[in-house]
Amino acid sequence: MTHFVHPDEVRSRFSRAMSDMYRDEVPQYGSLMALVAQVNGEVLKTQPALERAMEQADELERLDVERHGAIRVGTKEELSTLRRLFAVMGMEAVGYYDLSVAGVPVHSTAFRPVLGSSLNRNPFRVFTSLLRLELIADAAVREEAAAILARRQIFTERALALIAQCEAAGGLSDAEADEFVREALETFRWHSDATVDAATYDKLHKAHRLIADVVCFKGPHINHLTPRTLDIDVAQAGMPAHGMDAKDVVEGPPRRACPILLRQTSFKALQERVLFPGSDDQGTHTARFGEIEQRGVALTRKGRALYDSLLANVRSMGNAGSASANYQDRLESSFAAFPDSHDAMRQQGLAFYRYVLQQPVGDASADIETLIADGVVRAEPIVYEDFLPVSAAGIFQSNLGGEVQKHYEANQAQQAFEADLGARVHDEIALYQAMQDASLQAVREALAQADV
Ligand code: OOG
Ligand code: NI
Repeated sequence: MTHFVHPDEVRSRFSRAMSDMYRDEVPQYGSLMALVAQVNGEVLKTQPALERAMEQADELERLDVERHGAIRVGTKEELSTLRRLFAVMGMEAVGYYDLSVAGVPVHSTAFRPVLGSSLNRNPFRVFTSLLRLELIADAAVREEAAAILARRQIFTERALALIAQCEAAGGLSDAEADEFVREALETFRWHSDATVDAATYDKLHKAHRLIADVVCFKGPHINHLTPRTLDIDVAQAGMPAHGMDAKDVVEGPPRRACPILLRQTSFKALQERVLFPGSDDQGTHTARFGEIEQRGVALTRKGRALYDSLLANVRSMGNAGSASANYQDRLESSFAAFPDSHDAMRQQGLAFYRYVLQQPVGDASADIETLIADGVVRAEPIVYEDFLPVSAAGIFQSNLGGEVQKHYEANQAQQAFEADLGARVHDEIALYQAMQDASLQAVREALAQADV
């Protein structure tokens, strides 16, 4: 009887290996991790209540290993094989993001664990975008890009064999898991050798920089890896001293007493040397950058609708660049309409909470707010584990240089995306709702038990 390694453990090993590889490739990522560790240490020291809350929610352990990455692929075969590769590590596709409205010809999902216990073990996520060649106007460019993509294989033979074996056997042994991590990592490595000549690169680059990034290389190099900070404003302010050229605006909601959703900022993409085959031609390519994020409570559909409308007051998807001078002030005044206490957000049904029994006796039939007021139950904010399309567009844009933006018609195509993926994507809000419901159910059952 072989013992399989738990998918959570495979994911932890992979996430660590990915982080080590990226630190070697992009030394500034190492500086960013050091900065974030320093800021997080300070925050926990000066805010003991936050430290206690994170400890109670079993969230402290994951903080040091928590990160997300992003990749972009070119074909449905690549996307569906990635789905199988991530499944080996217990990661499933959650959410659908249409970025075409922001001038980026891709649509995306995030591969991540979905169970609370797995998230607390290691919440590693990979934001994964599929190029939409159908949005490119020039038919010749479209065909050439498709032909180049059809010739490449982004997975090693051994990685494919281990994925198939894991599917057939139901898991991987310890040695196989290590081998899988090594082989899978190859797909995400940076290659400075382009697979096309300089003229082809230039042509695709002119059609859209993102097309060149996706099409002209051996594989979908990881383009950033993002640690989670407990205070993004302090971390952002510390970036220049650590040699990083930070983007000027933090994406997402403004600073608040009770953080919601996700705030993100990045440093600009590096200019990297590219070699073209069969010639001495050299070029440069900018794709890889650094990012930090601060996560807050997940919002209900009602909370999300309020968030979207307050953000839309300040800026529209069409100019996701958000470069205007008084942006932070306008953001803050717009969000004054979003309650900033956990009691208010919970009572108004704006955010999701995990209900935890504080003491074993209480009235099983009392409503939840009474139980909380009586100290029988405590409500812990459920962390937002996903992404935000407007923010993602801002991150993409800040790394596409100051060029004129292309505009595409709003063009949601979730069904086509799911057909290419070979699976439905989870509705992220339904996942948070299920977590909240399950915790409420457990509280009621425990109280009913104590009653008899
Ligand atoms: C992905 C950008 C989106 C985020 O954190 O919102 C993203 C990309 O540039 O490929 O990573
Ligand atoms: Ni990111």
